[in-house]
Amino acid sequence: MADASHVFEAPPPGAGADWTIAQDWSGYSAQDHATWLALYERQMRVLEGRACNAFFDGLKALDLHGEGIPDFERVNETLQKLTGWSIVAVPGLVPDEVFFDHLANRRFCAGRFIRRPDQLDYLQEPDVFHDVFGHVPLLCDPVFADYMVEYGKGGQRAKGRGQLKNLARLYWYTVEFGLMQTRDGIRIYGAGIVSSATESVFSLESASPNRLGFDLERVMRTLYRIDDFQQVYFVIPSLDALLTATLQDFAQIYERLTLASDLAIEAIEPGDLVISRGDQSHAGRGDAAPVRL
Ligand code: HBI
Ligand code: FE
Repeated sequence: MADASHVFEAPPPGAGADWTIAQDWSGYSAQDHATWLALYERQMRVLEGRACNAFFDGLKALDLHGEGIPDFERVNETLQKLTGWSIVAVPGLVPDEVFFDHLANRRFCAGRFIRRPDQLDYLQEPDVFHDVFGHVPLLCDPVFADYMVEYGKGGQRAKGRGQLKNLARLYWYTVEFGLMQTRDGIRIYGAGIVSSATESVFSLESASPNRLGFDLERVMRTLYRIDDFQQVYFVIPSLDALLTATLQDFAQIYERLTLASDLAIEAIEPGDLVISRGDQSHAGRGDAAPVRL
């Protein structure tokens, strides 16, 4: 998740030129591991019937439960065999070009710290639970794994054109807050949702947000907010469709985007496929359905 205010200017002491640091797994306290396990167990109760199969398949393949906070080295052995990806530890948000370079080379940047016990429900900076539980299971899926590589390569190009804000929206509405159409109904694949007990319920069941069919260019015009539940979710038909959409030449899209206006979060446009239209008079965090845990 991006929040520019936490971006360091240069690699902090102890970090390499690529901004990576050692995870220092033996440095976690018993409380840190207990926090991971509490979050893990809560999410497993919430996500049943809500997260997509690819997420559960990845979770099963990686075993992110037994040892508390997972040891990246152990996880990487499996992840590398499956899709060539690995997790690298970073001290916090890293600059965009560093982040993209890692993605393009199949390395996912993960925070190594874990939230405090009084922050179980909400924090803006990505911690190890969000980054590893939220993001890494999908990286076991070959199609999603390729999508993330394409995103990284695209990031490098978008930065060069000064159109990173458009591409960041694609990340936001897919990798972080994406929903997917499946035979069993709409399911979650976005990491910002699967790592949040309350938004997992809200994203699928609340009457307040709009749920719209995914359209690449439309998404890249849509503003987003980082401080509340989303008021619009974009629903992809499949992971294959998402990857295919990013394999086209973005040059023409960027040309059109320079002329197109940004779209408000709650906007519904003439070409939109409206899956459900939200009643936005109830917008906001207060609308969260109570989550019984
Ligand atoms: N750094 N650690 C970390 N995690 C991110 O998700 C991240 C980042 N730096 C930049 C960034 N994301 C953005 O460029 C993307 O969200 C678009
Ligand atoms: Fe994230």
